[in-house]
Amino acid sequence: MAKRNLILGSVGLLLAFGSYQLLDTQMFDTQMFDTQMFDIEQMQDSKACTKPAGMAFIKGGTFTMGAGAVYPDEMPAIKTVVQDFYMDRHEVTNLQFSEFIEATGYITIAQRIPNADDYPDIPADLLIPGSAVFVKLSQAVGAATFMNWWHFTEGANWNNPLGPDSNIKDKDHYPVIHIAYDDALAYAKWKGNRLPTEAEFEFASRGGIDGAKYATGSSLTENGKYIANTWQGLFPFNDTAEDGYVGLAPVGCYPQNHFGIHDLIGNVWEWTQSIYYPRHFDPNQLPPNLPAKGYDAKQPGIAVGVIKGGSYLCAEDFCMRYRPAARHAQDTGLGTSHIGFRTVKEP
Ligand SMILES: [Ca+2]
Ligand SMILES: [Ca+2]
Repeated sequence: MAKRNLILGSVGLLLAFGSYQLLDTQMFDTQMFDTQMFDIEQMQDSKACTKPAGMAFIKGGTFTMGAGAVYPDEMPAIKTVVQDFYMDRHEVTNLQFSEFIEATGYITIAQRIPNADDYPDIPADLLIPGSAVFVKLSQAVGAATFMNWWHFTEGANWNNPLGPDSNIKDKDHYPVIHIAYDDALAYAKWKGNRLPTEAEFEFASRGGIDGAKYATGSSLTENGKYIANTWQGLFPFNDTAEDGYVGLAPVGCYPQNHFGIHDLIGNVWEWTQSIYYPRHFDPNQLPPNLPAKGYDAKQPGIAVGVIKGGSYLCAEDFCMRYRPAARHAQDTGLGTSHIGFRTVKEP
C-alpha cells in the first residue's frame, strides 16, 4: 500500500482528470473499493462496431483552438493553422500494438523500473514496474479520500491491463492502454508515422465544426445517441452506460465524425506530441524561458505532455473533457488504464 501511495503521490494527480486536489495519506483504503477491479468488458456485442482501416485525409485550415473552453487551461482561444495530414481512423488497438511488440521486442515504460532521476522523491526500492488502474468506488467517500479511485498496480501494463493476473484475450480490437509518451512515439516511428500535435488533434476532433463546444456542435449526443464513450451517472460510483458501454469499448463503436474518424472524443485519452503548459500561447509570442519539459503546477518538475479527447471515465459531474477544446497534463512517463493514442502522417 505504501508503494502505491508514494508512487502515485509523487507523480500523482496527473491522472488525467479534472480534480486539482492532492492525494493524501488516506488514499487507497481498500475498504472503500469494490472487491473487483473495474469491469472493462463491453455491454454490447462488439460485432456491431465497425473496424475502419487505414487513415483519413484531413484538409488543413484555420480554426479556433480553445473555442468552447470550460477549464482555464483551454484558454485563451487562438486562431491556429494546421497543414494537410493523414490520421488513423481509430485508436491504436491491442492487436496493432502486439504486432509492434512482436516485430521489435519493445518493452513499454510500464514494464520497466522507473528511472530514479525522473522521480527523485521516491525511494529506490519503491520504483517498481506498473501503472495506474482505475477502480470504481462502491460508496461515497469524504474529502480526505478524494481521488482514491486510482491504484498504482504492480505489473499492470498494456498486456496485463489490470495487473499480472489479467490479460487482453479477446480484446484485439480494444484500444491499447497503459501507454506512456515514449511508447506511443516508438510505435508511431515504427509505422513511419508520428504523433499528432495538439492543434492537429483538436482540429480533427472538431470535424470541421469550428468554434463549437462539442464535436457535434452543441451536445454530446446527436439524434438522441451518444457520439462518444464517456461516463453517465454519478462518478466514480455508478456508470449507467446510457452510451452503451461501461469501461472501454472496442474501437469504432461510435459514429465516425465528418472526417471519417472514430473515438477522437472519449474511449481513451490520446497522446499528442505537444508539451503541456497551463494555457495556450500565440506561437509568435511565446514567453521566454518556457520550461522545456513543460509545466503543470500540480506536478512541478515532472515532464508533462498534452493528452486530448477525454475517456470513458469523463462524467458530466466531474470531468467535462469530452470536448475538442479540452486538454490535460500527463506525466510523460505514466500511462494509465484510460490512456492510448493514434498516429498521423504527412500527405
Ligand atoms: Ca460509457
Ligand atoms: Ca479517444
